[in-house]
Amino acid sequence: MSEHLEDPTKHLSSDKLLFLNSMECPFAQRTWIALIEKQVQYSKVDINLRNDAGQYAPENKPEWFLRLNPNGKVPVLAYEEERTIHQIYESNICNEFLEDYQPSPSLLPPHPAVRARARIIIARFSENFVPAFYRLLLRQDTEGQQQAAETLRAELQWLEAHFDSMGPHFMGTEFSLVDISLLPFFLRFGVLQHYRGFSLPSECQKLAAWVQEVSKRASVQETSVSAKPELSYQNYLTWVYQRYADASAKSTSAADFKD
Ligand SMILES: N[C@@H](CCC(=O)N[C@@H](CS)C(=O)NCC(=O)O)C(=O)O
Repeated sequence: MSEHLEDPTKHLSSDKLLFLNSMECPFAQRTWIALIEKQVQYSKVDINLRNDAGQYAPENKPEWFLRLNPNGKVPVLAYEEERTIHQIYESNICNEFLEDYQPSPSLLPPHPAVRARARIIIARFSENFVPAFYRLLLRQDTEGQQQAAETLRAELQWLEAHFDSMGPHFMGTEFSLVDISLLPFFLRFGVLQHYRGFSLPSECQKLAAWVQEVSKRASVQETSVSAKPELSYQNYLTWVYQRYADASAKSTSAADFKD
């Protein structure tokens, strides 16, 4: 049975976005940070993807959630305009949508070729780094873990080499969608360290300084919160990812990255 969340789609409007979030989700955190940085009006509804024991609980997904995103994944943005309901999902697409919906303050560089470069970095990270991040946790065999760790190291070296020479942000002086797309996974490095002994390679000094710097931003602090009051944020993440690390995760996200 789904959780008793009042159906928020009954109150959709044109001047306030509905944002479907899950506190544990790095993809949803991307969109949450972008909403705050954009200073867009939004109302947030948290979908709890697990029960109290920490097991995957797809029965918690209300029917109106599945109507908004048939893939059953957060994040989702929705609003109503001239009696049409607009529904947007996939974190990077949500964030691109926000850039179009409210261009200022911009979260992409002004030059078209530099914008394209920002998108190349986001696409590469999402295609290579993110699956390897999950695989390192999900794989139970040493060989699979070593392969995933090698991919992560190679991708981290590529990111280090493509980081702006001056910083402090990935594309230079301005905080951008690149920072937003990458950061939630860097905030979860403690989990890789805890379960697999993997940490940021020492040669990735620009990335290390960047994580320190951007973690202080108000939007990042506001979105880095434990959904279990008795656990610190890092301990909460360790609790969440235990199901990945012992291969008991049943979520569609775990299935997406298993091999
Ligand atoms: N590619 C998607 C991935 C989103 C995703 O996997 N979200 C997870 C939570 S972290 C989810 O909603 N899972 C629902 C489920 O496993 O049933 C995006 O970028 O938005």
